[in-house]
Amino acid sequence: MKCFHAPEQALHAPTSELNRGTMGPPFEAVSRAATVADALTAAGFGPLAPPPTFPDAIVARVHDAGFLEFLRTAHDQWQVLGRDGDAMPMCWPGTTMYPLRPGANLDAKLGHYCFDIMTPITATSWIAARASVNTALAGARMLADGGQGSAFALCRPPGHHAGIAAYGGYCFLNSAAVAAQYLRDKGARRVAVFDPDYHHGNGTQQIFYDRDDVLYVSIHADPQTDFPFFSGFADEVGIGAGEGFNLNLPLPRGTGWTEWEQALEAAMAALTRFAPDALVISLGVDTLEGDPLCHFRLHSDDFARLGQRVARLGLPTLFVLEGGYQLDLIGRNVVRTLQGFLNR
Ligand code: Q9C
Ligand code: ZN
Repeated sequence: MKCFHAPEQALHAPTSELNRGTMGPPFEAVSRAATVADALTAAGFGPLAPPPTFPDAIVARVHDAGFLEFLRTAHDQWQVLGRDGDAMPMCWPGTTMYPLRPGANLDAKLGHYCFDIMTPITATSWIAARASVNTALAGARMLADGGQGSAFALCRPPGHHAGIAAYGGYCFLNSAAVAAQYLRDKGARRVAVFDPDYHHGNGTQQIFYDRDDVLYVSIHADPQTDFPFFSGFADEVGIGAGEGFNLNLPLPRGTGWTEWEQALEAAMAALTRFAPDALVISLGVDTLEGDPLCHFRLHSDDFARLGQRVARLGLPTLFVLEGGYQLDLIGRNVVRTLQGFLNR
């Protein structure tokens, strides 16, 4: 399986993250990518190929133009204002207090586009986020060209929380969604996105919510207790033409393989019914027991079972890395997933 990664992705390296009221080292650490790359290489999946630079217009197929311009220039504006450190919002519109209006200056726009406090913009975050999208697109192009049936995109920063004009949850640009749209534009009539990350991919859901040509299926922690809290409920089924093309399978904290597998079977049934031409998997491995941010109880062997099960769909498949925060184990679980998929 061809694997892709861009060295520029390391340029998103915030110094700290506010977690439970305390500043500490970021969970979405730069070294996440290196540990996955090392494990892939050790398992014979290397060398990882650097992607070409795809045009910004491809990213604009799913993201708002003003939002992209903001992300590209936010840290420059931050510095022009004489500020140190990373660009962060300090005031949000909320959704219940005021009518929504676009902001006029940087602080207003930070609050407008960003939905949390864990996603700082550094001077080079844009370069890293764009490179992460290139990595996913290189894999998508390989599927579209029909050369190979599967690819792995070592994306980071992750993407599935980024919406049409919103960023957060460590995500700036939605690499999986851009890749899915690219596959559509290259001739796939239907594309499915399957998202087994511990968190609901609120961004991916939003991007395709009113469409019947891209199915979104997600297994995740119940948003009543877990990030992103306001999206990912089972009654969110899509709207308009998209009604019936969004499937959320929330599970309680503490869920282990037996119950997780039942949700997996429901997800696979929906994917089979949809009969897509291509599949994008938002592969988060933060479902592992002991993950510092998450509360499911999957074990390493379960990732091989996940890989095996999605392989049975028999579809051209692009894996895109999302979450996973046990630094010493992310690589192993990514490798297990791909080995399961390839039945090795
Ligand atoms: N201060 C992904 O897995 N929330 N994003 C924990 C940290 C983490 C996770 C609080 C939620 C974001 C791609
Ligand atoms: Zn996650």
